[in-house]
Amino acid sequence: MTKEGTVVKRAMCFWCKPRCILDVYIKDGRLQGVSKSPIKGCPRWKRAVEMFYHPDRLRYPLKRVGDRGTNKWKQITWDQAFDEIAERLLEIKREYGAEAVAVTAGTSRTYEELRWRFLNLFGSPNLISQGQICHGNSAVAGMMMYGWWPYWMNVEKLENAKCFIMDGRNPAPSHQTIWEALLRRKKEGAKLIVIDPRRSKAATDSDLWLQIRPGTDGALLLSMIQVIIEEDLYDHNFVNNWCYGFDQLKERVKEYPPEKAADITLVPADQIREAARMFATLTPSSIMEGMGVAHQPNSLQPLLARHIISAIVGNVDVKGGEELMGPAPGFITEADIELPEMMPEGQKKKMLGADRHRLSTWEGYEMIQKNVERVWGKRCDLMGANCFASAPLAYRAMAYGDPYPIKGLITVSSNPMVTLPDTRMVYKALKNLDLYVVSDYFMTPSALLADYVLPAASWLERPFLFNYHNTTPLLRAAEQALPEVVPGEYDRRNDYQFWRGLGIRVGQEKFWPWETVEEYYDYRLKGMGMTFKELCKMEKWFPEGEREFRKYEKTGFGTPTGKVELYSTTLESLGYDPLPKFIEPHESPNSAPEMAKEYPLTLITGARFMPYFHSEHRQVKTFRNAYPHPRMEINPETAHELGIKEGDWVWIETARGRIIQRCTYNEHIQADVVHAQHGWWFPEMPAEEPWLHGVWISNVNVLTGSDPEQVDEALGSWSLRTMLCKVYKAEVSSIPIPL
Ligand SMILES: Nc1nc2c(c(=O)[nH]1)N[C@H]1C(S)=C(S)[C@@H](COP(=O)(O)OP(=O)(O)OC[C@H]3O[C@@H](n4cnc5c(=O)[nH]c(N)nc54)[C@H](O)[C@@H]3O)O[C@H]1N2
Ligand SMILES: Nc1nc2c(c(=O)[nH]1)N[C@H]1C(S)=C(S)[C@@H](COP(=O)(O)OP(=O)(O)OC[C@H]3O[C@@H](n4cnc5c(=O)[nH]c(N)nc54)[C@H](O)[C@@H]3O)O[C@H]1N2
Ligand code: SF4
Ligand SMILES: [Mo]
Repeated sequence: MTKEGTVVKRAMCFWCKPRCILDVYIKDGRLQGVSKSPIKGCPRWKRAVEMFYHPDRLRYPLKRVGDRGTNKWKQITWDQAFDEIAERLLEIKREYGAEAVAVTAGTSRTYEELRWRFLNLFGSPNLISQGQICHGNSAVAGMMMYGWWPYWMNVEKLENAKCFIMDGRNPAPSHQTIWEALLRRKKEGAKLIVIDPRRSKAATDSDLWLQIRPGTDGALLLSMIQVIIEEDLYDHNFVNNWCYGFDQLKERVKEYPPEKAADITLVPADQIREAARMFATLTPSSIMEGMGVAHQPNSLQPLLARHIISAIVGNVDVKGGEELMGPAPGFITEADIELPEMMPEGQKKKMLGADRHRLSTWEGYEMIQKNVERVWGKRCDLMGANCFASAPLAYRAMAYGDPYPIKGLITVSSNPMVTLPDTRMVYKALKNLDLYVVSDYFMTPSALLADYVLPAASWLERPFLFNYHNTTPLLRAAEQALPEVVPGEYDRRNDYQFWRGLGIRVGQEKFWPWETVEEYYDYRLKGMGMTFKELCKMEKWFPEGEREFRKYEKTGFGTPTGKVELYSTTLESLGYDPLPKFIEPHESPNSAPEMAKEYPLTLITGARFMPYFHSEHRQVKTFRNAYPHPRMEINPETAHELGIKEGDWVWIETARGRIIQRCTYNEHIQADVVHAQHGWWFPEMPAEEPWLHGVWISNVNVLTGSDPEQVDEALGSWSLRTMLCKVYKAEVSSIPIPL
């Protein structure tokens, strides 16, 4: 930008996942716009001014003055907010123990490492993380089996692979950097296999689409492994020298010949064979699993199988395969900052779910990371992504005080009333708290139930350093473009200041010596011999240059056996089956035939779509004009039988509740499967209860469940993608929403 008086700064965008660094144009202290996104089709960068100056953005700290949920607030100062919140947190700690304070986290958008730092120092083991239903599940499986997580956002691996499987992943709307790389590689001759019950964009452009019955990926992948072994297509050298438990695996997969898997998955046996042959022979090949897998009721099983299939064809730590990148030498990583060593032993055991979900709680975390550290010298990934309290149990502890009460909750950068399953349960829990604190950009349905709502500085108002969550040595950083405080207009704080402010007041002062984010990052970079300012100047990911592969030949793998564990000794030690198996989803026509009489269709939820990101951006007029209503997808033949036409409003009902969305035909979805979007609330609707900005009307998590008996036994994750439902036409006139 050359216009006179315009200052150009560079900031890291967090309106979705790619972490683009954009030029920010500022004149007379006001945002004029940002540079074009490097991501083709990004709908947001052009709307930067509208989004940044949105009249609904939170401006000052607010304290509740009316009853919870009545939307009555008083403006207070940050100091008052910190003092009062800290006092109440300490009161709860004195009366009920530190574990009675919990923190919720969303999809990573902020200084994620600080939550665990605060909690580890405070002494509460109860971090409730979206990691449990997001990529955290994959990270746990990957680190356990390979001794480091081969982070999927590293697009470079796509540049060399000859065959890709997108399993329950549709990167066209969800991960555009991956999608662009895939399209480029396809032009160069690489093959794309997609596993999805819906014909997604990726499926449309694929060479082979396996239209799977929801929730059955475990059976499909195990059968592909069976074919690869039976047809002798595996990498003997790697398997013999670097894999543990191949013989046991071979026995296990005999239970999944393609004909049997075809009965379970509805994918024809010849397609299963074809996919297995392509993946095993067009190497290096690459499999990326997405939320279609992570959101299954028994997600660990397909995740184990997905890592096995890649290992036996020889993809681990090769160029174009599952590169194990290790940490940045000298860098103080997120895991170092999180300070797990500060948690008292007795408190670790109190983590809700520690006795049931031993893999994703302290015991599993320490077992996995001990081996990771042995080889790499550092832990891998954020602790928040692979060590967490069980959300279904934590929300029950808030609602019913069982097995002990949770009385205080802090939510930074998440909207649990919309994005966590079982909205009724979440609601009951939030209403029952003694103290609920939310830091956000907007007054969300969750924030409306809080005692204190604090306005967060956005990506334009904060400096940031990103390193793929401590799974790679690659670093990238950008400066703060705009001030968080403009007197008379707003007084925001970045989330670093939030945690530091609170931490200091609850007695953690010596652990928060860095006054600013820049100082904090300087401290973390010091061992690398560079400053945050210097890192901000780098145009590309740092460090650049050739990387080394097959590092395990020198060090072994960071697992108990030093090998890739096809048979997981970690799972065995924790008392779980060490090999993957297929488990029928608990709510399917096969497992719940009685229920299926009333609810004959299978519901999947949450496939990503533009221009929205989860529950965000519904306030942005330009987006809402283009995409005003929630949409569900149904096969036109099924719709016809039900008397539903395209565009009709329909009720979608499960055993837990009903919501409305508008009907979209999709000829390429199985006749008994429907898909409903997630993330919907209506900021334009009244804020006070019972409305809560229309959170009960189209929010798909009113339909999902959180029964602790029906979650993944080792990981504690719950099902968002396979449940029974029925669909029927809604009488539009009775629905109080702007149609
Ligand atoms: N049924 C169903 N439910 C799902 C899913 C699904 O597919 N189906 N997907 C799940 C998945 S994978 C995920 S990751 C979760 C996402 O769950 P969430 O992370 O809860 O989702 P968001 O709607 O993005 O909520 C983030 C909130 O944080 C605010 N925010 C954004 N950036 C910042 C920041 O820097 N600081 C602060 N303080 N606030 C910020 C936003 O305004 C927004 O209100 O949803 C899950 N829920
Ligand atoms: N625009 C936009 N982009 C986003 C987000 C957003 O909210 N909006 N959220 C971000 C986040 S936090 C995440 S985690 C990622 C997720 O991004 P992805 O991992 O790509 O996940 P989804 O788009 O949720 O789902 C992928 C596919 O899974 C399919 N699916 C459903 N059930 C099953 C099943 O049982 N088996 C199989 N094999 N497939 C199934 C769906 O039909 C869908 O096409 O997206 C990120 N990017
Ligand atoms: S909204 Fe997403 S794609 Fe667009 S610039 Fe920001 S991070 Fe990049
Ligand atoms: Mo996610």
